[in-house]
Amino acid sequence: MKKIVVTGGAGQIAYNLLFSLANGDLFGSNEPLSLQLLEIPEALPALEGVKMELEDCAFPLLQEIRIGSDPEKIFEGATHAFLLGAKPRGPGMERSDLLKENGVIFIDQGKALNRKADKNVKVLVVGNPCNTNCLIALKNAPDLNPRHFFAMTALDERRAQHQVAKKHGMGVKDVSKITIWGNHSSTLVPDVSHATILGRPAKDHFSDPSWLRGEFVSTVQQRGAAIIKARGKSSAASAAHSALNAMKSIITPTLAGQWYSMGVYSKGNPYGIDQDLVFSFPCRTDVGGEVSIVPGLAWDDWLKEKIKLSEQELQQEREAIKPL
Ligand code: NAX
Repeated sequence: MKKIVVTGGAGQIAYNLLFSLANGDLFGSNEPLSLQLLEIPEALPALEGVKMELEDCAFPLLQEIRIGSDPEKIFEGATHAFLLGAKPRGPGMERSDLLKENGVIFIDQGKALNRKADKNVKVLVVGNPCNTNCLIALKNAPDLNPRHFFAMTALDERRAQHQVAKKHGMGVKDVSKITIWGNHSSTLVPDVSHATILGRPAKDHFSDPSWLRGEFVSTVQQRGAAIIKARGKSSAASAAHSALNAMKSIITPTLAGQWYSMGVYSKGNPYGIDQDLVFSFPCRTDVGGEVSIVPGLAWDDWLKEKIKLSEQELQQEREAIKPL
């Protein structure tokens, strides 16, 4: 049985994710599931309501729903974990304060994973700042494989894919191998230099390459903020869809010649990025279920400079949480 932990279980991404998970959209229709949902004590009544709705769906695969606010209990036996729960940035709060407040959460959860989860658990961190939260979690789980911790940039990748397809009046299925480099933040770098459109290099389709370095990049970087402005709330359904598919990418062998973007532990990376960050790279999953970074993609000077800025931002985030 798969034991799936979702933290922030009463939040809006969880509300868009849990019913797909319970329906078998991640592991298929033959795999029984346990959902183990973590919340802060104040949100447990709301989480109880979510649990009641899950029960009312009578999902045949769903064997058990456990809810609670003690990570040690909820992470017990976890085979897969979606770490969605995090504090939002409050009015007037500095980014460094947000990093520290959320850092404490991911220290506790890293420790609980280390003590209680299955030794092969796969952990996807979505709660922001997700790269650095993921770094904190893996550092606090020394008995687990740091290569089994991931930070989600799958939504950024889909946002980029849609923008490129729209620009060309094509379907998103015609666009592949877009890469997101760096931090899931406004410094993220969407890169189409190795992408293809209908199997041909994407760059050949652009008569005006300035779009790729200007409007395209800023649209993808600012898409989350644009959604908050339009909807009054941050992305939830698209984030949940991406989280489900990000976990699917992690556990499913990648098709030949393809890759996906994911924040992974940078130790041993083939691009000369600081060795102690969680950084988004192009990744593949092999038939044994292990994830590795796709090597050898060339960077031009423009890309080098942009990627450096994102790396520096992650180094500053790491510096800010050092006191923890
Ligand atoms: P919500 O505020 O709706 O839900 C978050 C939930 O987490 C709340 O119910 C809260 O009580 C809970 N929580 C807080 N501290 C907790 C703790 N210590 N243990 C367990 N639960 C805890 O936010 P939602 O819209 O669901 O977003 C969740 C996170 O995803 C946020 O940090 C958000 O910034 C981040 N996002 C990340 C994205 C990505 O691509 N990586 C995109 C979407 C989203 O913005």
